[in-house]
Amino acid sequence: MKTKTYWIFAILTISIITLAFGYTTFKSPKEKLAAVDCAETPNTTAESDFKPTIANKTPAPSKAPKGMVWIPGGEFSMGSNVEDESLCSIKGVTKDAAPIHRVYVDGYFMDKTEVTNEEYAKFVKATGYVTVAEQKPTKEEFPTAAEEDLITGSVIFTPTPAAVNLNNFLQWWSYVGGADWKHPEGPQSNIKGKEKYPVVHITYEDAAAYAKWAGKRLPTEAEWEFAARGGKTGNLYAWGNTLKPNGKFQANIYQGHFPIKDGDTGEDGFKGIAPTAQFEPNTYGLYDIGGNVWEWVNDWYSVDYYQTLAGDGKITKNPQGPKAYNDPSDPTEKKRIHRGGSFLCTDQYCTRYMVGTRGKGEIRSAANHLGFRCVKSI
Ligand SMILES: [Ca+2]
Ligand SMILES: [Ca+2]
Repeated sequence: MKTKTYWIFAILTISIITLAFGYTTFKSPKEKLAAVDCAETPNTTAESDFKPTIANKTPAPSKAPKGMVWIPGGEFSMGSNVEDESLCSIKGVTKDAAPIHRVYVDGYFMDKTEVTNEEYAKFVKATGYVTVAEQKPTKEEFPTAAEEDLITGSVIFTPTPAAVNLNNFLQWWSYVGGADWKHPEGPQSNIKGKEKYPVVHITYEDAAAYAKWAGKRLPTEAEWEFAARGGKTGNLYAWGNTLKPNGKFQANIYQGHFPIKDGDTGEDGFKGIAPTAQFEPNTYGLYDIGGNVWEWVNDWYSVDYYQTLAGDGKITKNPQGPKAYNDPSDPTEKKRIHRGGSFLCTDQYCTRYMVGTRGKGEIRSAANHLGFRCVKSI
């Protein structure tokens, strides 16, 4: 695939794709499904290292700002002991979420939902902010690019006409000129009637700029996970330990044959992205913590950060992430953490809607499954 935009596409998408589908050794979907052993529950390490969550008893210091809820903070066990990426025993990809380690976070307010188009539009109207996807890429940033390839745009999931070999993500992601938060499916699309949908095609700096304007900030990874766990201990999902309690999906994820056209069956009620707050919230009142769109958090990504924290055996208080990014699989890309998975994650493939697992993305990259929510310190 050496199209005109191949270069920019590859540069901008590689980190997004590795977070969403972080393995490259699959054969065809059919072979994959035949070769793996799918289960109702994932394999976990024999002994759980989760210790009880001790949420602070501190009541909210004031009325929660509009659209936010109080998260009391406290001490909890962070990370995942899921050994494989999915319910189909894909090996090893969630290892950066191990080991489980003890963390304490102070209380804070958190947005109930992913930031919506309506909310982002208010910010843009007030400030004139221009997102990265709307800025023409520069020669400085992409020195080897031809001038005609330097076009505004972003990355969009593009289903394949038929089943494909899953070892090449370029087949189902496209860099689309003119795609941005106001044109989430490309230049012909718009967000009319999608006011309550999460804003997408948001890079880290786009999210941070909004947060600053709103008098908020992006959560740390520890704050995000403490809130996501809702005061519970060691659950697999934000809603419990079963993917579909009573046969009912609890989040907007992907069912069906990935990544083919019309493959998304929408068994959970939604094919593709959904408006925010269509599923039950977790016990802290947070919607779409699992699925719908990935959410930026503030921490740099470092593959061994959890090992470092666990290594000193102490309770880490208000961790802010590693001092520098470190992804040996992609060492030149500056990546921060994404959390929660998206409408493209499936129980057979990318299961990062499991609450302790992690994603990562290059800080100036975006896609149509990537958004954010904010927190506010007291
Ligand atoms: Ca869905
Ligand atoms: Ca989400």
